[in-house]
Amino acid sequence: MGSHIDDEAFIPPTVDQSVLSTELDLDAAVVHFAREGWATTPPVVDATLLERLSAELGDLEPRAGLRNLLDISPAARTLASSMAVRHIPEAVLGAGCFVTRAILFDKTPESNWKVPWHQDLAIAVAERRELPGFGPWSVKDGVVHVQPPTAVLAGMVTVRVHVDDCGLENGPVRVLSRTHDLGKLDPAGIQQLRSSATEVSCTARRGGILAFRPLLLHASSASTNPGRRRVAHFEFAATDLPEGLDWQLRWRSEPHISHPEDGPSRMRGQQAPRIVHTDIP
Ligand SMILES: O=C(O)CCC(=O)C(=O)O
Repeated sequence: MGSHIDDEAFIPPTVDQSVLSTELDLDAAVVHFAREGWATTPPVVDATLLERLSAELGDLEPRAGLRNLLDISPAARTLASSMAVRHIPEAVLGAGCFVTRAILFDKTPESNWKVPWHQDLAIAVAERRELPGFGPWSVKDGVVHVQPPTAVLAGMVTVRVHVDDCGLENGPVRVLSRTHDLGKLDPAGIQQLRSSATEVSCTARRGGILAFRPLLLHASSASTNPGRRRVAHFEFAATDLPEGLDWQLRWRSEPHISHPEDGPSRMRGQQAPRIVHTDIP
């Protein structure tokens, strides 16, 4: 007498291959990001969500940068809370990371631009407060911005979701690997790195992600393609600013997505209440 296994009755567990390959792609991106200061992925964003986002953005006039993307687009809010967008920042900054700024970049031959080699040095904050190490200050589209100390920028991750395919002729972001660990660079330092490091063009398919450290040297060329190159750009941080200075935005997730480790403080400050429409099912 032995045990009897009924082969007919055995149903193997189902594995959603697309979810599995997305996770593998994102895990590989985390490894690349840790080494190089940037990473791209194949399409990892849910296609239906991208459709919704495209539909919501469809009526907008193409323009270089549309700030406060989360205020105008429910789909952008779902996107900002999605596993695909949060995977790299969570791996790098921890599960408590939040979006501090969300911008739509829409590059077409009509709304075209190029950006010289630079680091992203400014953050958006709730209001001006004079603090040592913070400055200069500026106001962009009514939002107060400031250059914080290097440590704040070193604790941030930018995630860009490509809403359209972005080939070499669409003015992709170009990066210089491993330049994110060198602090704030002056023009001479930037020039020297440009001549010694090899640039990489971060092309992507619709639904693909580019993530980079704000201090990574990057640039982009004007588009020479008649198509649109829309990018939803999210900046993540995970720590408070000092002395009562606050981020302009602390977006983590739709209220219905539970983060049990947060407790009641999740709604603190300007996080969810800044966005009043919650028509996500
Ligand atoms: O969207 C682009 O082409 C450039 C964006 C950029 O340089 C930036 O976000 O700092």
